[in-house]
Amino acid sequence: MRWELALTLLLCAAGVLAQDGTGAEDPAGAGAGAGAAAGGAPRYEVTEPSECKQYPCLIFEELFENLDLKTWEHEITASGNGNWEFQTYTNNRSNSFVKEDKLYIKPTLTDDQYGEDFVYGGSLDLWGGNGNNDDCTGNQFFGCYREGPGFNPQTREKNPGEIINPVKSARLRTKDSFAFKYGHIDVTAKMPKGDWLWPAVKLIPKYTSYGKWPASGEIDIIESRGNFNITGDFGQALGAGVVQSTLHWGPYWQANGFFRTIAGKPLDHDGFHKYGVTWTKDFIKFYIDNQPLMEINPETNFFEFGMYEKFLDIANPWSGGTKMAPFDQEFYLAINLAVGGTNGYFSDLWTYAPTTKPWANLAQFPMRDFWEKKEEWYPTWQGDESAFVVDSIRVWKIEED
Ligand SMILES: *[C@@H]1O[C@H](CO)[C@@H](O)[C@H](O)[C@H]1NC(C)=O
Ligand SMILES: CC(=O)N[C@H]1CO[C@H](CO)[C@@H](O)[C@@H]1O
Repeated sequence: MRWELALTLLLCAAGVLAQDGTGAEDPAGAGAGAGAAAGGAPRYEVTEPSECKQYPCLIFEELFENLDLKTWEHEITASGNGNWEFQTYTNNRSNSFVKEDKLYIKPTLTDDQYGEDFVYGGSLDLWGGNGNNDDCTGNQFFGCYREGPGFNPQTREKNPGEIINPVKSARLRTKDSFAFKYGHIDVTAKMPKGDWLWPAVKLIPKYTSYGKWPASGEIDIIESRGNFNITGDFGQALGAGVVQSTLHWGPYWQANGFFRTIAGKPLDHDGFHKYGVTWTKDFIKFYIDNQPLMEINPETNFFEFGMYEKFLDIANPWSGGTKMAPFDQEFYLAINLAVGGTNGYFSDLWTYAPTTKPWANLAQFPMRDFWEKKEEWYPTWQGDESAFVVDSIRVWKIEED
């Protein structure tokens, strides 16, 4: 089985090979509870982390036989995740659904639901109703209520101003159902195709123990761009098929040290791949299809690793933590498909083909510029090919705390 190799690798890496030297022959734990799930995928017994006695010990398994909303909470917000991204996250089965044992997150147009020119003339109210699982989850950056600029009553021309987020999509998280500290995670997924699509699987700090982003860290297991042809400023290919993993960390957002902890790899456009992270008290190591992608070991601590002492007159936010701080706390899972944004993830300086980038990141109304070039990008979103598809997620504890 494919995952056996990865487990053997991570066991070696973590130095937890079985005492008798035979290695991990049955990583699921002496066959306990092993059996075939409905879809034929192997399913193993999932153990509460505190009950783990043998390692590796499976503590989370999601095979997406159904969309289990006890595990996965939908974020509901137009906030754009701090990047002025162009999507609204909703709980709608057109945007997030399970098909043939896989999770699909698929972008659709806002006007398809609310009517033509809604993004100019409407208002989007996501506040929701009294805690009935439909409440807005993020009000920052006007995330719960947005209004279009409207029309001139005489001429019926569109008023100047930013429009309502023109795309609907989804972000699912396990904030209240599952979080863990240290272990190995495998995610099997297929990247979406289509211009300006930005899929991600992330680990987010549950308690924000060291302060606001990125002081409490963020582990981006997967990120990619859906455009076929992007050429970076050093001539590097950055379009669909290139998948990146990143750690975000730093005393405040302008001093994010992510550029020291980012790596990517070109893959084929069409296939499912397995993305792994081994996270221990000493290092974090990323894998793609069992091949090591990047290993991060801060040696002393992340404050020294980031050389903050040298350049900034600022207290170390992680001084109360361990060597791995901020990555020494519980993190939960988030899966999303974003679109566009103005933070530079789609840089103005790169070359995009065959069409150019429809908005400038510092433009006055970037979402509107994007929307008004719809005929350039929308045809590149081809049905379910534009969906981010996640096949499975498994998490193991690999050693005793
Ligand atoms: C879900 O999204 C679809 C496609 O945009 C829309 O037609 C439908 O009305 C939405 N359903 C709900 C309950 O909002
Ligand atoms: C204009 C351009 O560079 N188009 C290329 C984009 O990528 C596709 C798929 O790799 C190529 O077939 C096009 O020629």
